[in-house]
This record gives sequence, C-alpha cells and structure tokens, in this order.
Amino acid sequence: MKILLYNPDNGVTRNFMPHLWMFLLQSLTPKEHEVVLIDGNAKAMSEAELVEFCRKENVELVGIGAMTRMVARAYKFADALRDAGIKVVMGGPHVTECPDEALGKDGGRRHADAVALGEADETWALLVNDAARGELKEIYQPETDQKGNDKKPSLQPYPHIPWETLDLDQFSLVPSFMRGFMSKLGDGWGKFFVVPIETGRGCPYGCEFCTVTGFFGDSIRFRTNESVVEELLRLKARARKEKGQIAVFFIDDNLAINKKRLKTLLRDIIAAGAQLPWVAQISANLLGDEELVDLIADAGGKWVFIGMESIDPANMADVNKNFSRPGDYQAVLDRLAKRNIYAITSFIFGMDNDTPGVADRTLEQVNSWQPGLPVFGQLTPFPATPLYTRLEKAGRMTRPKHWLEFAPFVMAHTPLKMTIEQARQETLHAWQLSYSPERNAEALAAISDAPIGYRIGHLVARFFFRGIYFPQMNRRAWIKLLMQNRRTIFSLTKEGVSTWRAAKRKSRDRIAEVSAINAEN
Ligand code: B12
Ligand code: SF4
Repeated sequence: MKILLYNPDNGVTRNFMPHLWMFLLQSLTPKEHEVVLIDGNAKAMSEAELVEFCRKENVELVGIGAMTRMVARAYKFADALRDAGIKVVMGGPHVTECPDEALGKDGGRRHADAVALGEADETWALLVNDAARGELKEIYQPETDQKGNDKKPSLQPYPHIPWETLDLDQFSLVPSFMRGFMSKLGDGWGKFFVVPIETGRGCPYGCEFCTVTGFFGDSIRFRTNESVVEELLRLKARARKEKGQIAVFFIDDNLAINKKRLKTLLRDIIAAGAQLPWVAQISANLLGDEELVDLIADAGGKWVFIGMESIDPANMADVNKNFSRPGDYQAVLDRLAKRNIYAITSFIFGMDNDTPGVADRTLEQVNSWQPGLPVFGQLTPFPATPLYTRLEKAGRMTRPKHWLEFAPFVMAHTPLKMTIEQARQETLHAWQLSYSPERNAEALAAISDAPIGYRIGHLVARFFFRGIYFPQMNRRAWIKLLMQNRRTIFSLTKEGVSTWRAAKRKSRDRIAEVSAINAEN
C-alpha cells in the first residue's frame, strides 16, 4: 500500500523546519508499505492538486497531522481526499483533544475515517496493517495503565530515522535562486536544513496554557545518549558530504528538565565530536548553572528558545509559570551571551494583567538586554488545557471553536484589562519594531565586539525570524529585505572582507617565515 503523510501549511508563515512526526511514522511503517511525505509549508499545494497527486501515485491512505492552529486547513484537505474516495487518518495534538470533531460526532461534517489519539509510535503499524486489509477502525489509542492513563512509549529503543539518505530538498531554507551563489561560500551554504531531533518527551511544569503536560504526560522519558549521538553523527556526515549546512532543533519542551542527564548527554556529544549548531527550548529557571551553560556552548548550542511569556510577575503567576522569574532574565541572557549563544525570547500578550502599552514596556526591557530574537504571540486557549477550562467556566470565550475560524493575532477571549483589538495592535507593533532595519542595526551595534562570524549569523537569523510574521516567500520579498538593510549588510561585508584578507595575509607571512627558517637550517 502507498501512504502519504501530509502536513498542511499554516496559511500565514513558512515553517523553518520539517515536522518530526512525519519522519518518525515513516520509519515505524511496516516495510512492505511505501511512504511519501509532503509538507504544505515547503511545497504549497491546493486541495485539488493534492487529490490529483494521490490519484496519480495510487496513494491509498493519507495520514494528516495538525496542531490546532492548522486544523481547519487540515480538514479541508481531508474532506477533498475523502470526497475522492481516499482514506484519511488524522493524528496529532488537536484531534487527540477533539476526536469527535474529526470523526463528525459533534454534529459537524466528518473529516477523517480514523483518528490516532495521543502518541502514535505503538499504534501506527497496527493502523497501517488494518488499512491495508481494508479493516480500518475509527479510533486508535495507546493501551492504558491501571489508572486509565495512556501507556507512553519508552523511547528506548528509538526508531532509526535515515537522515543520511532522506530526500530533504523541499526543506532547504536557501531560496532556490540563491543556491548557486551560496554553495560557493565557505564550506558551502547551497543547502541549509534545520532538522528536528527529540532526546526526550514530557514536562511536569503544567503551565496553564500549554498542552504538553496533558498530552505527553508529567513524567519524562529520555532516549539513550548513544542513540542521540549516533543520529547527530549521521547528520554531520551528510552535511559534509553535500557541502551544505545542517542545524539541529532539539524539540524537547525543556531540554534541561533533568540537568544531570543533559550534562551527560552534552559531554557525550563533545567526546564523540558530534557537535552541530543547535537550538533548544530551555526555561529560564534552569539556565543559572554556569557548568551547564559552558557545556551547551561546547556541544554546539547556538540558540536557546526561552518562553519568557511576560515581564510582569503577576501574569506569570496567573498562568502557573512563576517558576520563571522576569527579574532573572537579564542575568540569564548575559550568561548565554558570554558564550556567544543567542536567545530566542518568546512573549505572550493579552494576559489578564496586560494593559495597552504592553508592547512598548516589553520592548523597553528587551532592548536593554543582550540582543536576541524576540517573538510575540497571544494567550490562546487550546482545547483540553487548564486555561481553556478556566475561561470557559468564567464565560469569557468569544470564539470557543476559534480554530475553525482561524484569524491571525485575533484572540478568542477578552483579556481583563484591554480589548481584543488592542491586543492585536500591541502584537503587530512589537513585531514591526523588533525587526525594523533600524532595530537590526542597533542590535548588531550592541554586539560590535563579538566576532564577525557571530554577527553575520545574528543578522541572518534576524532575517529568518522576521519571516515568522512578515511573509517572505519569494525573490521579491527577499530583495526588498536586503535593500532595506543594505547599510548593515554593507558594513558587515566590508569588515568581513578585510578580516578575511588580514587572515590570508597573516597565513602567507607565516608560511614565508617558516620557509625562511627552513632555508636557513
Ligand atoms: C517543534 C515545535 C514547533 C515548531 C514547528 C513545528 C515543526 N516544524 O516541528 C515551531 C517552533 C515553528 C512551532 C511553532 C508553533 N507551535 Co509548536 N511545537 C513544537 C513542539 C515543541 C515539538 C513538536 C514535535 O515534533 N513533537 C514530537 C512529536 C514526536 O510529537 P507530535 O508532533 O505530537 O507527534 C506524535 C503524535 O502527536 C502523533 N501524530 C502527530 N501527527 C500525526 C499524524 C498522524 C496521521 C498520526 C497517525 C499520528 C500523528 O504521532 C507522533 C508520534 O507519537 C511541540 C510540543 C511537543 N512536545 O510536541 C509544540 C506544539 C506542537 N506547538 C504548539 C503551538 C501552539 C505552536 C504555535 C501555534 C505557537 C504560536 N503561538 O505561535 C506555533 C505555530 C506553528 C506555525 N506557525 O506553523 C502546541 C500545539 C498545541 C495544539 N493543540 O495545537 C504544542 C503542542 C506546544 C504547546 N505548548 O502546547 N512549534
Ligand atoms: S515549561 Fe514549557 S512545555 Fe512545560 S508546561 Fe510550561 S510551557 Fe509547557
């Protein structure tokens, strides 16, 4: 049987990284079946084009995964496929939280023939074999323990994802018109991939807005260090072979949740020479340990994503996240910057104690810290979270099924001290100011004593991160962006060229010196 795993595009931005679930399920598929992957964010397709593709390729089963934000689009694709007589199975966080919606048991249209609830590592092969026999059931769900909770996959052993041979072309971040030129730079930048790797699952913190504790559980499971190191080494070999660049996103929700374990993993990565540039999510409260931060830097860590959420401790308490203290943020960022590690700082507006002006107040703080990459979202009640329950009980939801009428930056409930429109304006304002050419230049000036390579990396990262909010999907958009930032680019290029010339001159002089010494002897 031929299976397509499909991830719908989010309709607003372009993801910078493929989704791990697709590769994971592909490697867990019984060998007699063939699996193809399409990520709508990388390869845009209409519903009709997808149906046509499935017909031409004789695809018999389509697996669609979606977060809440993308689920309305996922349903549209699923409907078109089912109308064409192709079986559809859906999985991922949203359908786990709202299975009746996907199965049409809540009064709406049915979108999926089957749903896979929760972690599907151990149910996928069963589901595929049932589908091949024409005996697909409606619901696939992990076995439960005595307390009725899902039995979670242990991650030991962990499936082998053949990164070294997979066709990753659709996921290269280098726009095709720049590939020829970029491949000649340094060790080669003709292709640049960010690859997702997990080292563990689960988070015990239970922040009010987050689905992770409910979905993956509050006890944490880890892969073995050996299996992570082995995966990194294969990726490193691929980057070398293709003269491209590969960076890794450790997608664990909190990579340092067990500091002792993380230290052993980082030491093993260093010992095996398995370093690749990487980014990971770590909460601020776990970044106070100097030894840990040293190891992060030595093991290739370049960016740390920190869910800072708000600079207001009252907001942090409201969402059950006061383990992360705004007063500590500056020290955390200084500690990282000392090792040339960037921080991606994530903020949420529209919290209950937010008032108009929250964007400017937040940016004033952000701009006084080490420059990083700030991102801004809004408090969103995802189904099955404690936040959803609280707001629903209080009768504060304005769009209880907001995912079916997704609107970027329009909140689904009214915050207590501002309007929904004010929250939208604050969010737009924060994005616009944070990635303007002026702010880019200021951020670069603030790290003018850092090595040139680090500063170039910072500017490039700013260009990509701005793309989360400002659509940047074609050649024109890129050229416009480069023109707007031409002064900063020009001064970095000038400095880069003279640094390179000086290094070349120095190495020539050194060679001449050594030859002279040899001749004298
Ligand atoms: C990496 C990540 C991202 C990446 C993008 C996704 C990517 N390319 O990987 C980035 C950083 C861009 C991102 C962004 C966002 N993310 Co995010 N992200 C994650 C994260 C940390 C890891 C995802 C992952 O790979 N998990 C590991 C895999 C193995 O788990 P999985 O995807 O759930 O898949 C398993 C099962 O669900 C199932 N499954 C999944 N799909 C399918 C499909 C089929 C057919 C089947 C059978 C089974 C199946 O099988 C898998 C194996 O068991 C998760 C949290 C988490 N730990 O999952 C949040 C998470 C998915 N993100 C979340 C959110 C809210 C967002 C944002 C909307 C945040 C925002 N406000 O902007 C944005 C929007 C995304 C966008 N614009 O496209 C929420 C989603 C909640 C929900 N109900 O939808 C999560 C769960 C985090 C949270 N705090 O609650 N995210
Ligand atoms: S620390 Fe992160 S992953 Fe854990 S519950 Fe809070 S927001 Fe979710």
